[in-house]
Amino acid sequence: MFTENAMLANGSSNWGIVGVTQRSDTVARQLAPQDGLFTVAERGTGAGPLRVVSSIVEAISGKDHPEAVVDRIAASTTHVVTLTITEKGYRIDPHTGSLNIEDPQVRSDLAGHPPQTAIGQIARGIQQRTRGGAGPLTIVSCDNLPGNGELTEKLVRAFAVALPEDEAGPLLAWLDANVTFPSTMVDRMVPATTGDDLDAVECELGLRDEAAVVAEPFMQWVIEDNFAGDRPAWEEAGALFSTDVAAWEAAKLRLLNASHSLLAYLGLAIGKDTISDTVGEDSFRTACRLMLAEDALPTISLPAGLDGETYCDQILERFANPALGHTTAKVGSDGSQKIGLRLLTTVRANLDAGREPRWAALAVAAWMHHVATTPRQELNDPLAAELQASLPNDRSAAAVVPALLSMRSIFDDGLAANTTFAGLLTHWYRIIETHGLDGLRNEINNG
Ligand code: CS2
Repeated sequence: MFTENAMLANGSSNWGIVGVTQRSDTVARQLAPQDGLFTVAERGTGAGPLRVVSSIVEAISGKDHPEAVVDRIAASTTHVVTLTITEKGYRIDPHTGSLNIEDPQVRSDLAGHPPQTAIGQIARGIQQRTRGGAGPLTIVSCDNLPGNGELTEKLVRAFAVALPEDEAGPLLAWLDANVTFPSTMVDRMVPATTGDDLDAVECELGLRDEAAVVAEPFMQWVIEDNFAGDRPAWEEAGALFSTDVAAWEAAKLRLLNASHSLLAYLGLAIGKDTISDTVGEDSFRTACRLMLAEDALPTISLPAGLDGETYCDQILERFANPALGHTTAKVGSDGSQKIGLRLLTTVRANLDAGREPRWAALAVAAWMHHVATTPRQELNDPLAAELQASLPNDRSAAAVVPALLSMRSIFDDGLAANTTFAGLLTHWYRIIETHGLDGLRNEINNG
């Protein structure tokens, strides 16, 4: 939308997007027969009319056509590669924070097979660029990760370093001279499209669009102005170019995403399907407010131009959007990849300052409860097997909390050994487990 809006704003038509799917080819299969056209249906107060977006000119299944992806990245007509692949798509080794070169797909990509991972595809595409004389390239991560540009650069470089020397050298030199990795922060809630959404869009549009997406009216993109070459005039579409993306990203992760996760796990604990229903429970809204005000806001520096209280009010209002149907299951998925960045950062900052992170600990305890009570096959998390294996047969707070705290891929030594944190987790876990909603209401309302 930003790319099309930028072209509409300045009357240009010289940009087009090649969309690439990763693990599932569904969206490529939906878009291809529609020439890449898709509808964005905004839902909720302030929703605009249906919009058919035409900025995607080609859709490729990366799993089935990795060479085509590499070719597109290498093409001299390509100036920018954006990535939205979720936390787990980066293949980060949780112990080192760098590329997991033991990951079987990363290994296969390094061995020279058609690359399956996003980092492998980017590295191989750039490698091909070095030979073809194509110009500079900018890689733009759009995922919810702090310093997503620096991180992506680190991973691409780690991939390059792990190649045989005669390949590594030229690739690293080309990266130095021709490639930049600006950080960005993207914010828009986009739930998974349901069959009912497609039917509703069909009624409104008069056409069946298999690739329609629903979204809240709000959208925001903050970008670091560090481009190696050409780019669409996204600022004309409302994107904010900033030198302070890190602060925007920290605010988003530790305020918005953190309270999204808190709500998701509280909702899942008491059988609520959607975020809007969950935030409709007064005590849960209160828990969010307390986490934001007492745990999160005091431990971050806000970017200039962002008022903390207004932002927090706004996100709670966005969560309450009843037309969005954002599910607790979707927001609660991949918890092992999310809680560290959204919640444990805040937990650590409070403990370091000698304060108790009561409300952030409630979110982590509710996640633990979700992990411990979700049937084996239903836990939607890349570390599901590892998490399940660490669980004791005894599912009481006293047994589950230390078992999950011992997972070094999630909790570092300091957090795992912190008795204040363990105490808070055990306290909240016990309340959820033995007293459910009534217990939570009592405890939250009593502050
Ligand atoms: C959500 C995010 O699924 C999740 O974990 O918290 O996808 C959230 O909707 C977006 O970051 C909003 O910009």
